[in-house]
Amino acid sequence: MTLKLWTHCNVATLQAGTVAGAPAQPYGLVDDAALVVEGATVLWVGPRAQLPPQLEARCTQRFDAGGALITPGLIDCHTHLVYGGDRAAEFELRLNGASYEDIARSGGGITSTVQATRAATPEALTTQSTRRLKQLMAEGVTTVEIKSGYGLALEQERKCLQVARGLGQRHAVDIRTTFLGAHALPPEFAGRADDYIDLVLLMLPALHGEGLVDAVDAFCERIAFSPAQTARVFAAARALGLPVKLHAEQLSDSGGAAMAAGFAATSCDHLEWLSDAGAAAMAAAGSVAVLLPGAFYFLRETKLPPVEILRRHGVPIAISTDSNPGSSPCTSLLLMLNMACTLFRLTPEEALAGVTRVAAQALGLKDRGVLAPGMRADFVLWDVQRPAQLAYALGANPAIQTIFNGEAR
Ligand code: DI6
Ligand code: FE
Repeated sequence: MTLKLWTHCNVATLQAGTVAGAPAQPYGLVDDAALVVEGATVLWVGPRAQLPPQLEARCTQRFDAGGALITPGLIDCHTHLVYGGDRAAEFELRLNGASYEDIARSGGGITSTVQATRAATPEALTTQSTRRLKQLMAEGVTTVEIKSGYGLALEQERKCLQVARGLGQRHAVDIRTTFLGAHALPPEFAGRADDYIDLVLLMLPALHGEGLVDAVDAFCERIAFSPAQTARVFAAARALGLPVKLHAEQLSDSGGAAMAAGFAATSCDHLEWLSDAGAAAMAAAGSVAVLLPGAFYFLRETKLPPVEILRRHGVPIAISTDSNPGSSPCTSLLLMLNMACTLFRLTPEEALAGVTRVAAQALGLKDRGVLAPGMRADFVLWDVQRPAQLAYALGANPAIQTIFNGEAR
């Protein structure tokens, strides 16, 4: 197999310890590095001066990175990318005084996107979602998690998950799908939330049987589902061997994170209202905290996620766009990197780990998120010198080139 060699670059490997024998650095940074790729896999990364000559001799394709910084491909681990319509009108309502919860209770909010999504053909959904996906990809995103949850009926949830899978087949990006049937109560089930959960429990094995589900999520909130209702969905998911994750403690503390930790959740997401006990339960279960600064910003929340508590308990922190029409109409993971630092006070190193190494962990993926031998050859060449520049700039896109599965895309 041909070996490819990149030199004249600094590589932020995101490895935690030493890299090829060189002392540990923040970001797992290697200055004046060499990176060798075999097929779709990293074979070697480390200081250029340490590259074994016999390995270098086998590299038949050589690339001068022109002094670029190289990072792992970015991972957007929490999106609702596939939906119909938009919610600009609701944005206007909010600016005229209505709250997100008021709008949800009066049949707007998620329910209005459900109507638009149900009415859309798969082709129309694909067109609309492709635009958003390409915006993410332009910033070096190589893995995207996409949730269903705007169909809320079997054939509609299937349509959305199929569109999501189709995006992955048509573009050089890895798509992971999450079934979020318990996202909102569809209007036809008004006042009958437990009956709707019964339906979710029928949809889940059907969609899983069609290979459409990589994980299961729910929205546990006073405007959505209770911890007890969510627990029914999670028990069914775990019985099928599927990992679970939760929209938890976004608008209030309902104890969702601790409940999800009881099902060994791979992640709990949002978490503005997370309690100390919730964080302790997440730490014990090994759950990742996925923080979503776009939703915090766009809903003008004032309660910050308890970053200090998460750090104290050693809960790993990931960052994502939460790309969705209602609370975070955002297709820039780099902007989220900045907001994680400015709004949530993460360090740039924590933020970059949050869209690479820890984001992979939030998806239960062990083959990506760091550049090390044996990992996927998904990486980005950036026109910056130091990693902090990626979190520092607002609205810049310094991506020069993205390599996906060992190939330039
Ligand atoms: N929390 C959110 O922020 C999104 N979903 C969720 O459970 C919002 C979805 C929407 O408003 O359309
Ligand atoms: Fe979300």
